[in-house]
Amino acid sequence: MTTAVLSRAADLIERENHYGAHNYKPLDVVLTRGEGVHVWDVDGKRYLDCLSAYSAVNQGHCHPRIIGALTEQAQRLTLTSRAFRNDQLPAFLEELCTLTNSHMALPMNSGAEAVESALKTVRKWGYEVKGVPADRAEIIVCSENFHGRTLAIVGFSSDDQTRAGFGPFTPGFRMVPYGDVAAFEAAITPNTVGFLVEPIQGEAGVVIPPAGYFTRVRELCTAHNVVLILDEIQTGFGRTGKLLAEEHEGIEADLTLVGKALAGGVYPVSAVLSNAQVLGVLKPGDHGSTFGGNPLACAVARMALKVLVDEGMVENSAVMGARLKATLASIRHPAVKEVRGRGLMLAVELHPQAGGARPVVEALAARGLLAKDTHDHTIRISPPLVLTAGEADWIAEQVQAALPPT
Ligand code: IF1
Repeated sequence: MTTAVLSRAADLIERENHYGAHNYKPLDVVLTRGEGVHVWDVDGKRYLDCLSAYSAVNQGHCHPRIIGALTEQAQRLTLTSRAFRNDQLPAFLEELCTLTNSHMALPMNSGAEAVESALKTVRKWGYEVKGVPADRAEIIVCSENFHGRTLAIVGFSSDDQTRAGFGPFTPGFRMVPYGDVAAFEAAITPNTVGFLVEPIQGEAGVVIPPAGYFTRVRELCTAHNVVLILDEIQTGFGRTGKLLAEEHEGIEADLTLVGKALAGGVYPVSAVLSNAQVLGVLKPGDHGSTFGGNPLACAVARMALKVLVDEGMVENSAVMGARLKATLASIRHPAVKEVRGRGLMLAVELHPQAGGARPVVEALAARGLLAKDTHDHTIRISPPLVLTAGEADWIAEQVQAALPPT
């Protein structure tokens, strides 16, 4: 019996490796079902998911109300294209803008598409509103950024593997160190149209900028008429213990990019949110997407936002995040260098001599906890926001137990 089920996982892995492009190196866990904070593999083993599909599944796996909205809408109308109107889009836009205090929103699908849409929009705004000479617009980005995988986006990555082999790249970007106000100020020119930045750098290993950084960035953007574009694709919708991470900084972006948890990980939905009418420069025909704003996406996203608010998930993220962070920080172990993060966007960084994060992540998987290593020595912990206190304490116990013996 055991061998039969084990070989099912092995068979699935082999077929994926045979027929699929090898652009990932996943843990060899083959998942088949999810509910709340838990997922199950094909052998019936249960795991607590501490990745949440990179913070897309904030509302928990297969939330019954979101799945209800999906199945109900799927039986009525799925796709119209934007050549015609549909009855879900207006409610989605209104609810999203009201919740996030935005003037207008542009619906897209993936996070990278939201980023690309914002880059196009600020360039056009630069030419039409700011008066930048044709084809001279500059956008400032940060080193160690992660904004997606399209050609324009990987072109301004500081990660060698992300760029290698994919050139030539789109011009018009300047890079400054993250968290460095003076470097940002020095990079601004009369042709600067936008500053694209993450409130907390996720892929870089959950990096929080120095206190006051974003206050100064906001002031400089206003003073120099530069559009502040916050990428909240990973930090948005409660991940950091606030609806949007910008609230920790007491600032408002001009353009906010959201995706992932916008539709609870059930359907790919992203959006560009505008607080300063920058989106107003887009005219019919300037931009679009076959699937962007489709009724199925809108129905799913509406319910994903509703359950996030109705069920107090943002507050729970703050409370459980503080509890889990404190418990993790109380672990006395020579391998642990630092515990950091906000809300349920947490990371445990190991000392370089501890043997790396991957063995710890593998030991955690064996103990029934799925997490992701990043930058060799850091373990990211970002469970769904429906986590209970008992589960938070259990996570910390597993991390402690999985650390390398000394
Ligand atoms: C992969 C990381 C997370 C993002 C921010 C835009 C996007 C992402 C801040 C693009 C996407 C993902 C994609 C995933 C790995 C991943 C990731 F490790 F690379 F950094 F989440 F932490 N802005 N992040 O984090 O959104 O187009 O993917 O919908 O495998 O590439 P997308």
